[in-house]
Amino acid sequence: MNLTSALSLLLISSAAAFAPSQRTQPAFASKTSLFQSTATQFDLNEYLLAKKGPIEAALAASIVSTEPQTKKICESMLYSLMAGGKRIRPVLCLAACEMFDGSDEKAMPAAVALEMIHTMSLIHDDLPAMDDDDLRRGKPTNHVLYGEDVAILAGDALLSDAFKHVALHTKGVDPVRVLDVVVRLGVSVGPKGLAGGQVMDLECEGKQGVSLEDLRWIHTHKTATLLQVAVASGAILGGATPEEVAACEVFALNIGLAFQVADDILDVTASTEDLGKTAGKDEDTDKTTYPKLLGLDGAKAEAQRLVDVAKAALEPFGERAVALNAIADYIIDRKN
Ligand code: GRG
Repeated sequence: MNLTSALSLLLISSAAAFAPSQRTQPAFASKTSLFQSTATQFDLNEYLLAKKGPIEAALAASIVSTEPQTKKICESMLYSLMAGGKRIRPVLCLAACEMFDGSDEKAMPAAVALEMIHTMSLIHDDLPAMDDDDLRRGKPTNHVLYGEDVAILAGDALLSDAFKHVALHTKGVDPVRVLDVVVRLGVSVGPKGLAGGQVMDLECEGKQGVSLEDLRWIHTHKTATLLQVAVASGAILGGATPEEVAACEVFALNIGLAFQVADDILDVTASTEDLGKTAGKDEDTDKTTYPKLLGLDGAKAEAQRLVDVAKAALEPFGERAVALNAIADYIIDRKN
């Protein structure tokens, strides 16, 4: 297969990852949406499709087996990395960079690193020792195909490659800014990020009396922190000032929490087929969720409130924030 046909295939498959029926409609026009979103002239579906092609291509090129001994581990890493997914974190990174007039090229290595870290967290989350799931992104989970041992190592390798990738491939940016991004990525995976959030999540499973405050802590660290770094990294690489980065972080933390509230809602309202992962899992594992604490309508109202707070943080940027604001709406409007 030559490069042109490979890229065409990638574009077709990435287009298919967004609901095809939505591509011909104005963004957020679906009647079955969880939320009524404000109409906007900005066509988010077109924007997402335009970003997804280059993101898919950059992801596909990011892992190459150069010798027979690395064939299996690279195959396992690529299997999960290229298994689909909405690519929200890379898109947020590119959109934030663009808000400060930065090019996609500057932010693409960070965008790839974010998706590598996210994919690592999904592989590990699905392991028997964690959520023990056999379906992810509509496909068998990594350990089902490659075994638990290789799946753990594929996650570990994706994590370390993420840092190598952003440090090695970011071009045309002050190295101090690149280092800032590397540090933030590190924080987002550690005790004050994915790992810490996941541990608290596991500890609260099946436990009575988990409060809204506990839930916020879990979701801030398990989910919102990586979205925060996605937006902050894009802003930093695009040339934002520290104050501008701080405003972006307020936006991102709030959409990150909204993302998880929407995830909790979808777990009870969507089908396994639509989600590409097992629906109703929170109930089965006796997890405390936003719908459980606030009711379905209360959870929807909370998601909308968080998106409103997020958008308010970007008001100083006016029209330049149109893409990020539209992504914020999409995050609580999505079907999977
Ligand atoms: C191994 C250091 C280390 C950390 C990993 C397993 C783990 C610790 C954390 C779990 C984090 C996790 C899976 C959080 C859930 C976040 C979430 C809502 C994921 C779904 O994201 P989407 O909807 O998925 O963007 P797609 O498939 O579209 O990319």
